[in-house]
This record gives sequence, structure tokens and C-alpha cells, in this order.
Amino acid sequence: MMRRIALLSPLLLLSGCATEQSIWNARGPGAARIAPLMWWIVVLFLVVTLIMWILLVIPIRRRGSLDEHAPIDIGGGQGWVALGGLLIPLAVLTAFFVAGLILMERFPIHDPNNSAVLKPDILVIGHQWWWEVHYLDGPPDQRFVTANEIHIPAGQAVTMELESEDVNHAFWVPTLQGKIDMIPGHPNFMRIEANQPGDYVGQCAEYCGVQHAHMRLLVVAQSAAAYKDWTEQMLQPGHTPTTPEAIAGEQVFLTGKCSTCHEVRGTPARGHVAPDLTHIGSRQYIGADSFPNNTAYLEAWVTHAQSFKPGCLMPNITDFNGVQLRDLVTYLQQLR
Ligand code: HEC
Ligand SMILES: [Cu+2]
Repeated sequence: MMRRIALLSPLLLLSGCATEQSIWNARGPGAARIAPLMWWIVVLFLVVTLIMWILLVIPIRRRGSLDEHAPIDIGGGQGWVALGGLLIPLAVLTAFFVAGLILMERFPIHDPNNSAVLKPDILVIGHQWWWEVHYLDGPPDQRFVTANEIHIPAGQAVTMELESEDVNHAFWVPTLQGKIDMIPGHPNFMRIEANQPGDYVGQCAEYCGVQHAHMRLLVVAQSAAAYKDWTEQMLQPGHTPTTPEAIAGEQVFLTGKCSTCHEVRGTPARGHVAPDLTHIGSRQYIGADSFPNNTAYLEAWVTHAQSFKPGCLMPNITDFNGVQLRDLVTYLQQLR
């Protein structure tokens, strides 16, 4: 029975991979280019595993007495060790190494004649444990900053520059493109494209500290018209509150600790060490795409960020009463 389960395990693993962050599910040309190599690796891995199981099972089934077996120290059989332990692994690993190098070289980012790739549309800066996103396309008055949720036009290649503010991170949206390290002081570039509009989940792919697992991101690919509307919305300063609750909430935000770390464009809140909140009300998730952006989670996050992401760089802030907290969250929600 155990053996049967063990034999089935590669199949279980395969079916377990059909989730949102899946390299099997290429949704853009970058990921589609990588997928065939991945299939080769998996198929070859399965073949090698199968052969090894057969080689294991044969001697197990060959029952006999000690008299029929030669002692282990009479020599011989080194040829098998050299073949199975050295030559085959060397050939397989070399083949995949070379295939990987060829694949890497063919990515347009390495084409020196392609001037578009040297001029990034979007600069993404990794922080412990969130993503700062600068839209650099167009003249200075068309540029803006946001965080954690990256919108791109569907069907168009977007060039990204990837950096880090602190430790090494890695930018990875498996359904769209391969992963690239984000290294402080050493910008890397990638071109990312989604075939169809939709949400594509990503994740930091280089261990970067306690909250690495909660350093998620969302790429939202939109039709050209919807993308244009979104950028126009993002260029606006933070929405001026109109209801009494939101007006009171803005005061809580500006007079409390929030503005020392966060920015809301168009207000005196100009902190730069935390995600830009100018349009926080329009984002789908909070805490770097880790928790839903709704009233319950926002209230809980604002007061107890350390319970959601222990060790993250936002402290628990519990110095407001219930009314102030509700007003504050109302203010955040109308920042759309
Ligand atoms: C000491 C700096 C600091 C202070 C003060 C602070 N924050 Fe934060 N805040 C952060 C950091 C850092 C993050 C990113 C945490 C993460 O995801 O790892 C964050 C994240 C957030 C997020 C989620 C943003 C997103 O896109 O995921 C919200 C909302 C937020 N803070 C609201 C507030 C409010 C409201 C206050 C004031 C009551 C406040 N913060 C005070 C540092 C701070
Ligand atoms: Cu990480």
C-alpha cells in the first residue's frame, strides 16, 4: 500500500500545482516560453525516477540465499556507478544548463538593439515586506507612485526595472514571466505581458526576512481603455473627504502617527517609508496583497498590524477610540 502511494506522489504533486501561482498555467508570452523547458525537466525527472524504482524493485524481488550472492568486496560494478552516478547526471544537468542559458539569452531584455527595454515603464522597488511601484511612462506630470497592486495593459509588453531598498527580494508572477532577483544597488530588468485581462498573483521568491511569505503582489491586466482610466484615476491626488465621518477620519490620519510613514498625495501626509495610500481604497488587498481590503480587515490591520504580519514595519496603533477608528477607516476607504 505504501509503495502504491509513493508511486502516485508525482501525480498528486502535479495536480496540486494547478493553482493561481502556477508555472503550468502560462498566461503570457514570457511564461509560455519557459513552460516547455519545465515540461522537459518534469518528464525526464519522471522517467529517471521510474527507472530507479525498477532498478530498486528487481533486486528486492530476486529472493535467494547468501550463497548465491557474491560478497560486496570482490570488486566489479564500478562501471554502473560511473554510469548512473556520474555520466547520466552530468549529461542531464549539462543539457538543462545549456537549454536554460539559450532560453535566457533569447529573452528580449538581452537584446542590445532593443532600446525599449532600457527605458522602463514601471520601476518596482522591493521593501521588507511590500512593493513600491513607480509609473515612469510619459512626461513627469504623467508619473505616479503606488504600491502592491500593479496594473498593466493586457496584450502589451511592459518593461520593468526591479530594485530593492533593503535586502534581496525576487519578483515572480509565475503565470506571466520567470522570476528575477531584486538586488540593492543593482537594477535588473524584465518584460512582462499578459495575453488577456485578469488578475495574476505573484510572490516574493527570495527569502527576505520574517514576513517573506506575506510579501505577495497582484498584477491586474486591463483592456487599453480600462488601463487608461486607471492611470488617470491614479494621477489624481487623494480624494478630498466629503462626509462628516471621512472628514473626521482625515484628521485622525493627519494628526496621528500614520502620516510619519505613509503618503497621501495632496495632503500634508508625506511619509516615504511605507506603501503610498493615496488610492488605498481602490486596492483589492492590504498588507502586500495578503488580506482582503474590507472594513473588518482594515480596522484590524490599522490597530493590530503585528497580529497579521508579526515583525512587519508597521506598529500596532491602539491610541484611538472606536469612533475615531471607524472614521479613519471610512477616510481610507474613500481614497479611491
Ligand atoms: C512606523 C511606520 C508606520 C506607521 C506609523 C503606520 N504605518 Fe501603515 N504601514 C507601514 C508599513 C511598513 C506597511 C507595509 C506593511 C507590510 O505589508 O509589510 C504599512 C501598511 C499599511 C497599510 C496596507 C497598505 C497596503 O497596500 O498593503 C495600510 C492601510 C496602513 N498601513 C494604514 C496605516 C494607518 C491608517 C496608520 C495610522 C493609524 C499607519 N498605517 C501607520 C508603516 C507604518
Ligand atoms: Cu521575500
